[in-house]
Amino acid sequence: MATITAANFSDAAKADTVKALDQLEARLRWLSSWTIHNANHLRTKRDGLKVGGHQASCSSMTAIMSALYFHALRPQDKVAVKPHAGPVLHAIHYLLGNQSLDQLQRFRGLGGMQSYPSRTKDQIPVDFSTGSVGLGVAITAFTSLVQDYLIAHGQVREENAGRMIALMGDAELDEGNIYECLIEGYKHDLRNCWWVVDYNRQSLDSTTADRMFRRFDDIFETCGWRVITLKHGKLQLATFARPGGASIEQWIENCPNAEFAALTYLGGAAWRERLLRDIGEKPHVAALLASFTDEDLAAVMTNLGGHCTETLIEAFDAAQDSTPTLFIAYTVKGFGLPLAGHKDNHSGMMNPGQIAGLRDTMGIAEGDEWEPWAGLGNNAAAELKAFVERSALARKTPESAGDRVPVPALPAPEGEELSTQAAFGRILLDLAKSGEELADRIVTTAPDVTQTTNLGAFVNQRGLFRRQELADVFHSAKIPSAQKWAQHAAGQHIELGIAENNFFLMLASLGLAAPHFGTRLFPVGTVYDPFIARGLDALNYGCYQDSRFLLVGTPAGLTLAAEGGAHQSINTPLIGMGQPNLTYFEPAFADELAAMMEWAFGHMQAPDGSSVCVRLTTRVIPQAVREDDSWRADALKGGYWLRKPGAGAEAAIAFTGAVAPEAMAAWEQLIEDIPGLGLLNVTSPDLLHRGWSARRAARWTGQRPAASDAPSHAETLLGALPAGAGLVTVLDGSPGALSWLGGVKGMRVSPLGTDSFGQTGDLPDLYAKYRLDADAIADAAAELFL
Ligand SMILES: Cc1ncc(C[n+]2csc(CCOP(=O)(O)OP(=O)(O)O)c2C)c(N)n1
Ligand SMILES: [Mg+2]
Repeated sequence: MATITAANFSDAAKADTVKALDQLEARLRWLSSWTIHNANHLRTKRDGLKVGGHQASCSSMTAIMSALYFHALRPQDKVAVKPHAGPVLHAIHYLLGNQSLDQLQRFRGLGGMQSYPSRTKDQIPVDFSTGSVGLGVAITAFTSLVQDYLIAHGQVREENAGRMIALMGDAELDEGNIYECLIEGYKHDLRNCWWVVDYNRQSLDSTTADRMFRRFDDIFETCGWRVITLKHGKLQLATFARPGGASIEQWIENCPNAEFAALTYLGGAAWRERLLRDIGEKPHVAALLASFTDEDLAAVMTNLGGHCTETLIEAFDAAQDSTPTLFIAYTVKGFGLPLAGHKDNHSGMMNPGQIAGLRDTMGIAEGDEWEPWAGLGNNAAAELKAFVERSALARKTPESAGDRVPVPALPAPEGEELSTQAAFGRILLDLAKSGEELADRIVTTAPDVTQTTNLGAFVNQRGLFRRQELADVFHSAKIPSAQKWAQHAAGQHIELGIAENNFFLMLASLGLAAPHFGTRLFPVGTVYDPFIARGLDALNYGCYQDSRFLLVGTPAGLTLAAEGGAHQSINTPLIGMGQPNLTYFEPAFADELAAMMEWAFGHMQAPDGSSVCVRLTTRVIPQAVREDDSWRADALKGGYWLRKPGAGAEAAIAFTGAVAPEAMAAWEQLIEDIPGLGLLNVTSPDLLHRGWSARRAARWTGQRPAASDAPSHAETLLGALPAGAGLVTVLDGSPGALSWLGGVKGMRVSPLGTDSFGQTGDLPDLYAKYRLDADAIADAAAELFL
C-alpha cells in the first residue's frame, strides 16, 4: 500500500478547501436525492410504473466526486462515472450552471436527463456513457492508450496528456472484462489512468463477499498498478490514536461486511451495544465509548476514507505521476441518508417523511429544494459559488466535432477470382502504400487474428504501434517470415490479445478520438465473425456512444467449411441488422467491397453517420463481369439486380454474399422454365430493411422530408416484379435476414439459409446438407409454384 504524503498546499488553504468540498458534498447529496425523489414522488405519474433512481449509490460517492471534480480534476482529464451515480454528475453541472432545472426535474422522463450518463442524449458534457457495468471502467484504460497513440503520432502534446478516470462501484470488480483489460493494459504499458472504487461492499442484491478483502490489491499490483487503500477517515484515525482506540481499529478490521452494514443502518446505540459486548472489557474501550454521544459514535464508526474529504484530496494530490492507480475508497452505501447500510438499499428510496427530515438537517427551507446554494447563507453561498467557478471543470474545453478527412476513390482489386477477405487486405494495402491522409489516420486492430483476417499486408506496410520500440526478433535473426513484426511509435496497428471485449472497447475508444482529442481516427478492426458474439455488449456499448469504426467480421458462415461448427457464424446478419448505429453490409464481389469501404470512410465521419460492419469470407469466387458502374449506387443502398426481372416475371432469387455462385447457377438452371426470372444481389439486408421500415414509420411520425416521397429502396427493387411473383431468398446465415423481403410487396417466399449449427465438411457436402446449393435454390423456386 502506498503512503500518502502531505498535500502540497498550506494548512490554512487546505482547511478552506476541505470546508468548501464538504459543503459541496452536502449539496451533491441533497440535489441527487431530491432529483430522484422528485421523479418518483412529486412528478405526475401516468403509467403506474416505478421511475427509479439510486439515492444510496449516489450518496456513497458524493464525497469522492466532490473531491475529484472540484479539486483533483484538470481540464484535460476525462471521467467515466458509475452509471447509478449519474444524478451526482448532473448535480455537479447544475452547480456549475451547465445544467438546467428543467432537465433535473425531467430526470428519467422523455427528453430529460438520462438515468445513466449518456454522451449522446444528456445535455451536460459526458466523457463516457455508462450503464453496462464494467465496460465504462475499462474504456478509460483503452482511451488512455488512444491518447498515447495520438501523442506518439504528434496529434496530442505530451504536456497536455489527460488522466482517464473511472469512478466505479465495487461490484463492477466482478465483471470479467475488468481483468481482460488489466492484462491488455499491462502489455501496452498503460499510464495516466485512475480507477476509484466506491468500496461500499454492497452490490444490487446484498453485501459482498468478505473473502475478497485484499485480493484486489494483489491482482492490480501484479498488473503494474499502484493501489492506494483509503480505509479510514481522519476522525476514525484520531479515535484509533486515543486510549482504547487500537481495540476499536482491530474490531473494525475483523468485522464482516454484512455486520458492519447492519450496524451502520441501526445507528449509534447499536454500535455502542455491540462494541461493549465484543470489546468492552479491553483496556480503555468503555471510557472511550462513553466519551461519544450515540450520534458521534455513529459518525466515528462510519468515517471511512471515501467519505473523508481530507483523506481523498491527500490521496489524489499524492498520485500525480502517470502510474496507473487504483484507489480503493471505503464507503457506506447510502451514507448520510436514513438508508445507510441497509442491504436492500440499492433501489431503496427515502419516503417523503425521510426526505423532509434530510432537508431539515441540511437547513434547507421548504420550497428552496432546487436552490443550488440553499441553506448556506449569503456569504457562504457566494464563496462556494466562486470556489466552484475556479474549478478546472469550469475551464474544460468543449468537445470538437473532429476534422474532416478526404476520402479518395478506392479502386477494386483486380483478379477474375477473389474472396472478399483477400480483397479487403488488398484494398487496405493499396491505401497503405498511397500518400493519402486517410491512410495515415487509419488504425487497425485485431484480437490475435491479424494474419488470418488479411490485415497482415497493411501491418507490413505501416508497422505495429508501441510506445517503446521492440525489434522483430525473427527478422533480426534473418528467419524468413512473410510478416514483419517490429513495433514502434509510428506504427498504425494495435495488436491485442485474444479477448474480444478488449477489441471492441479499443474500437470504441479509437472511434471517439475526434470528440475526445480533436483528431479523427479511422479504426478498422477485424475479428472472426462468430466471435463478434463474444464481445457483443462491448460492441453495443461503442455504438451506444456513437463511436465510429469499421468492423470486419471475417471469415463468416458455413462457408468456412472445414473449420467446423464452432467457427461457422449463423446469426451475425441479424446482429448487423439489429444493432443501432452500425450499418451492416455483406458483399459478394470485390468491387462491391471497395465501394462499401469508400462509403464507410465517409459515413464514419458524417454528423449523422454511424459505424459500419462488413461480413466477409475466404471463399474465392469468380468476379462479376460489369458492363458499367450502374450497379454501384444501388449496391450502396442495400441491393441491385444482377439480372433484371423480365416483364411479367413470376419469381426472383434474392441472395447475399458468399453464395453468389450458387444463386447464379440456379438462375441459369431456372431461366428457361421461369422466363424473366430476376436475380437480386442484396448487399445490405440492414439498409434495405431500415429504409423500408423508416418509410413506413414516416407516415405516422410526420418526419418524412419532402424528397423522400420516393419509395424505399426495397420497394423500388421489388417493384420491378409483378404483383403475385414469388421470391427465393438465400444467404449463408440466418434466413430471417432476407425472408422479410416477402412482406415488402406481399410476395410468397421460400427462404433458405442456416438455422442450425454447422459441422466440418467440404463446401459441396455442406451446401447440399444445409440447402444452400443451386439444387436447393431450384427446389425452393419450384415450391413457390406448388
Ligand atoms: C452488465 C450489467 N449487469 C447488471 C446490471 C444491473 N446492476 C446495476 S447496478 C448493479 C450493482 C452495482 O453494485 P456496485 O457496482 O457495487 O455499485 P453501488 O451501487 O454499490 O455503488 C447491478 C447488478 C448492470 N447495470 N450492468
Ligand atoms: Mg457497491
